[in-house]
Amino acid sequence: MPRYNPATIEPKWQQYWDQHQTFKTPDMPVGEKLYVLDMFPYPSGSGLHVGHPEGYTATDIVCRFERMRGKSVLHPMGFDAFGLPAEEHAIRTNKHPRLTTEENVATFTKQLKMLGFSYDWSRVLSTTDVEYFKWTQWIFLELFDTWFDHETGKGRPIAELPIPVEVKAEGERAVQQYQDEHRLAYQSYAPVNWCPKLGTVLANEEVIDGKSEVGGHPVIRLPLRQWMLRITAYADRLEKDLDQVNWPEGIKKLQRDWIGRSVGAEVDFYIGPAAEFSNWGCSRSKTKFPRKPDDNVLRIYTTRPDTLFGATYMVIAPEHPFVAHLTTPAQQAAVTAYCEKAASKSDRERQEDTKKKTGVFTGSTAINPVNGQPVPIWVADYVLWGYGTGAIMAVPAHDERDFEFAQTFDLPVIAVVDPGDNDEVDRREVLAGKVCSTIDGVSCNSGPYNGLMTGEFKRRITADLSGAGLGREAVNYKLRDWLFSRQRFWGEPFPILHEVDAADKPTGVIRAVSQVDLPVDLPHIEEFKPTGTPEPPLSKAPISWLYPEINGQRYVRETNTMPQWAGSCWYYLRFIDVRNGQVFIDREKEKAWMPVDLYVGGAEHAVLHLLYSRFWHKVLFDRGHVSTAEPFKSLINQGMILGEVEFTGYVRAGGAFVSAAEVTDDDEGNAIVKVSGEAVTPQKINADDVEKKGDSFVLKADPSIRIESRAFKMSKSRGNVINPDDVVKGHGADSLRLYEMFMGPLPATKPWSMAGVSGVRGFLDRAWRLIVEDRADDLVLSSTLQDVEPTEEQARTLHKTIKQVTRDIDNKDFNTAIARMMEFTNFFTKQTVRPRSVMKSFVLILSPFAPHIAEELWQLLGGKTTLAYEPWPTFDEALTKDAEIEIPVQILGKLRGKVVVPAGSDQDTILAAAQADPRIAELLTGKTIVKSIVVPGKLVNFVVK
Ligand code: ANZ
Repeated sequence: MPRYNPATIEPKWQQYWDQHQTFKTPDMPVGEKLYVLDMFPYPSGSGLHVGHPEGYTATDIVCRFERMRGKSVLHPMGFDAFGLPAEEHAIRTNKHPRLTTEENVATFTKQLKMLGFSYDWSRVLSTTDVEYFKWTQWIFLELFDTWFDHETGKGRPIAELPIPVEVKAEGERAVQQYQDEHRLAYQSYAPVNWCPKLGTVLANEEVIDGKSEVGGHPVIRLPLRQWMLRITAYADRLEKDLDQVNWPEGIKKLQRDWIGRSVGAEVDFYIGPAAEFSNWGCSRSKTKFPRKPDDNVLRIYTTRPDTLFGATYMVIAPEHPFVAHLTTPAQQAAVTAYCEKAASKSDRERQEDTKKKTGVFTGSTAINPVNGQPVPIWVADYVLWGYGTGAIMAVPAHDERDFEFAQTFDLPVIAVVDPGDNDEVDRREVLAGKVCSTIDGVSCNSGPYNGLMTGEFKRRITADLSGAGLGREAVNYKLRDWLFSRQRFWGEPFPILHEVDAADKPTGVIRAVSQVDLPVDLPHIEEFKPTGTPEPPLSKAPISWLYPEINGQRYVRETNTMPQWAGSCWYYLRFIDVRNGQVFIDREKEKAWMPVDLYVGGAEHAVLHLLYSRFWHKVLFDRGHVSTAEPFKSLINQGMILGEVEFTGYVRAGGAFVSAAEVTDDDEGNAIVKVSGEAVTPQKINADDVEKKGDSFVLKADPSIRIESRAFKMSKSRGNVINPDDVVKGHGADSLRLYEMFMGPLPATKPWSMAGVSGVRGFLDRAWRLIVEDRADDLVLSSTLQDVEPTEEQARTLHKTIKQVTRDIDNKDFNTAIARMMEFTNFFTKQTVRPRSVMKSFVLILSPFAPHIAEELWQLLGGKTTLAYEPWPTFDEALTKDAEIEIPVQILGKLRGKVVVPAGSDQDTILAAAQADPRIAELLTGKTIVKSIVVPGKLVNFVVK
């Protein structure tokens, strides 16, 4: 019994914390605040996996540590519970998604509590709680009520949108429509990726080779009415404000690339007979750019206006509205067929570099504004309608895609940038139009602009075009507006009503549900199945829900639902004021707790979730609801945990092993012996039959045979999934927590190892035995424990450990902190007298990592209540340095003596001490010192002749 037994200790302390509400956070911080947030989980049916506790343990250590340092810590947990799997489950089992979700939430809660995380459970929320999504709907209405003022760069109430006089003159309906077109939440009829089998639209990222990423079902392109959020209006701020946050550079770069800011120029090409062009050009010089492009102008976007003289053809996207009138009768059939085919492809497929370029000539030409040359206009799907102006000038000499296209269709290539002599491309080949060069250089074949450097040319020509009314500088973003509606049941209903006429047909007029009528709850429906058509399941809701009447006017509710991203956009705000029924968050509380000081979660959310929530936050900021421009001050992405390392050996036909070093893959990926080409078969090897030799693994039975080792992503199909419940059952939650942190640096990808778990369990057993009598029948303190002052060596060990663990937690180097505590334990295991005060300090620094065992030991050492708010042990700097150390002295690599020097001595001091040592001095007499090597703290070596 007195042996360390997590199975009894852990539930005992979990119950204690629960009963005493140990981690309940006050409404307002008392003293310095710290808000530490985990990315809340999706409560899936399969329960927690070992990836969850990785980040959660890391944040829990920080929270427990900072509470002991006196900070007021907010550390909440909740559930991102809307989404497809619960609904799919409902379809299969006919069980309401709410029931499934509640069951899963209960399982997750139990599992999280079993791991001893110090969450304030009184703040728990689920995005599916009606009282939560009421406010998600309210925020949507704020977006609906906001337009983006490009002058001030801010979102403002729609009532403040200036209405042009001509619109006003058309009446109220026109004004309303004008407003609707400017809202941050608006409807669009864009072509979307529609998956009939899943019954929903999919984002571009969710479509691979024309099939849904989930399930591999066919996806078609359909124009559908969708809700969109105008995130593009915030592109600039979303990019710039990344400078304000303390995030890993890698994630900032991912976000910047996703936003994809590009600076270039828009240029107008005249479409029509060349003879009319000179007139057009002259008359335009007085026209201010931008004028509304009319049918005579094809406007393009380019990042390389310096290559205008090399434009040998133009391309418009298949969706470009000019396709019809640019296509000549002779080309009609070919163009129509081409455009129809392009319509079925997603943007991603169209841009794939590996695909051969396709296209078709329209039969028309445009006039290049810089030299009056006619340029043929093609339709090709590598140009996207949604980017820039949907039309380009093609410069095959300096753009890879254009070059490929020109090769395919035998179009001229004119070099206009001389790359000079360089390592990347052959200059002569470039100038001869034989290869494409994208590097900067000096302009040529460019008339009056010859001889300019690329950057200077860009500036000059942009200014000249602008002066002539033919172009202007333009900025574009890769970021697209956010497609915000799904044709599914299990999501937040939109708080939007569509006015209908007497025949229940929508009139096109929409209105927001008034705030007093929020939440719009999900209606009861019998059938969750997607309809197979783009009609959402909610269109089959009871009439009473579907058709509300306000002041005698009949409406139909919006039947799309919000995507799963919605709920996770703002949950960090609600945690601060989780039960407020009046507002989504109290202003004072928001000011007191925001921003989130540390946010930890998976790298899979590095782009979309973080971008979406930053966007919502900025809108709330502009509308005066929150006080900070950015929500998450610092961020860490935990690394992925892979399955146990697997070993593979290679066997010849006769059954003999071949060393992995001699094996390679043939063209088809089959294993063969490098020298002979003989086929060999990979065979899984048991970990017990393998041992480590240097950096590689070999067969125990024959160490000359090298074995391959590899860790794979955990997956059901590989059978390498580790269930945290099993680990807790076998070794306890404290061991699981410790192991997850001991595996390696938090952001690193790491393979699981059960042997590693046993290893940290061994450490906890030893830590226990430092304090508890091992073989007694009762829990009694070890007889080595005494109320004495520590010896100097003991004090130094303690103070060094405190210093290092403190610093390591501050730096989030949890693995090294654990290693320090292991060293401490090893040292004190050998001590026959252990001062009680030292053991108490040790228990305190162990507690953030392994809180259950620490609480138990604390109690045994006389603690009356939880140690959660005990002051963090301090250290004496002087004691953290070794007073004196012994340094071995070598002559020609042979140990000849030892000198004692003050710890931390520099090279010169150590060298002087070594030379002054009588024995060494004697051995050096008569010799010439060729070189003296000093490794401070470690050794001195004299190379002599
Ligand atoms: C002429 C040119 C010459 C271009 C050259 C590049 C190199 P970013 O913004 O960096 O991605 N482009 C413009 N609109 C496009 C669209 N809708 N679909 C596909 N391609 C489009 O790149 C902008 C460049 O991508 C533009 O500059 C244009 O090609 C092409 F030596 O214009 B460039």
